[in-house]
This record gives sequence, C-alpha cells and structure tokens, in this order.
Amino acid sequence: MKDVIVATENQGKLEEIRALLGDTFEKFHSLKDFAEKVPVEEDSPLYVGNAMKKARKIGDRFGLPTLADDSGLEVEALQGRPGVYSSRYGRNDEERISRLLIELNDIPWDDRRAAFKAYIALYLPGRDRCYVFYGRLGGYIGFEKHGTGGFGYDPLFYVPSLRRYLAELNLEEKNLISHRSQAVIALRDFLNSAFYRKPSLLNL
Ligand code: ITT
Repeated sequence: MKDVIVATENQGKLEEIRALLGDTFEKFHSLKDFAEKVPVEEDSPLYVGNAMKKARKIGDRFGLPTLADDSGLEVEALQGRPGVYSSRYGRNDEERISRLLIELNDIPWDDRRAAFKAYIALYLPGRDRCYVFYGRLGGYIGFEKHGTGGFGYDPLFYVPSLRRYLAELNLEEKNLISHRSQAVIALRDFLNSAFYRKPSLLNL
C-alpha cells in the first residue's frame, strides 16, 4: 500500500505535486476526500515550520503518509516580502497581484528580482518521522500580467532562462523548473533510494 495525502487546499499545488509523484505513490488523497475538516493554523514565521505542522496534523488525524507544501514569493525590493505571508497578502490571487504591482510601482526592472521558495514536508505517522525538502526558482516580477496558466503569482513571474512568464507555461513545462518541482524531485530521489535500501519504508 502506498497511499499518500496531499494536505493542501490549493488545487494548483495539488496538480503539480501529483504530476511528479504518479510513479512514487499508488493512491493520492486530497483534503477534499475527507469529510472532516482539520484546521491548521500556519503561525510559524518559517515555511519549514508551517509545512511540518500541516503534514503532522493531517497525517496524525488520518493515519496516512502526508505531504504538505509551504511556499512563497520573496521580492528583493520589498526586503523578501510577501514571503511566508504570500497567501495572506490579499483575499484572492487578483488582489495579491494588484497589491504587489502597486508596491513595486516605480521600481525599475533590475530591482524587481524575486524568488519562489518551496518547502515540502513528508510525514510518516507510523514512524513519527518528518522529512523536509527545498526548492527555489529565481526570476523577476513583471510590470503587468502575462499568460493564463498556473496559479497565484505565476502571471507576474518572469523566468529569464525561458524568456517567459510562469503563467505562459503548461503544467509539464512549469514542473521542469519550478521551486516546488525541485523540492518534490528531491523527495522522490530520497524515497527511491530509501526504498532501495528499505522497501517497507512507506508500508504502514
Ligand atoms: P495550502 O496552505 O492549503 O497548501 P496556500 O495557497 O495557502 O495552500 P501557502 O500557505 O503555502 O499555500 O501559500 C503559498 C502562496 O504563495 C500561494 O497561495 C501563492 O500565492 C504563492 N505561491 C506559492 N507557489 C506558487 C507558484 O508555484 N506559483 C504562484 N504562486 C505561488
């Protein structure tokens, strides 16, 4: 049995993670599959603290290996904001994007450097172990929205190596480069090598 819960309310994250781990886990459960809602307050000032808290709380409640992502956008000209508060920067993506554009008004291109960061926690309740993996993607915040794909701040995030905005990529293209995919691939590599040594790792 290789079931996993992906503990996120964010559909975009869920799809990205599932696309990368299709061969690693046999069955994916999302929070929508459980009638009970388990509130998790993301009160850590660190992504890693929030990712571990989400994974532990959901994994302990439902008794299955659980993955949780905490991620954010850090803008140099804003001293790293919105950072760990990226999802609370506005009530929805449109508000968050407008606020970021207003805060960066008058800031020239060279000072609009930014990075997405993702921390993915895998919690194994049967073993009381939590493993955390990290990924980062550097780029720039544009002056206006480009593209309709992805989610969150993707329409504003320019990737210099591709000369395109994240929202102009499809899911497979984003998963070749994104912060989240780097963290998930590190997790996948870890599980593959751990399975090789100890195939029962995820059998609870
Ligand atoms: P969960 O906590 O339920 O997973 P969330 O959207 O609240 O969902 P976070 O607390 O980790 O997730 O907040 C991360 C925010 O950072 C997210 O809402 C986006 O606004 C932004 N973000 C993270 N990764 C992103 C990506 O790949 N593309 C665009 N925006 C991203």
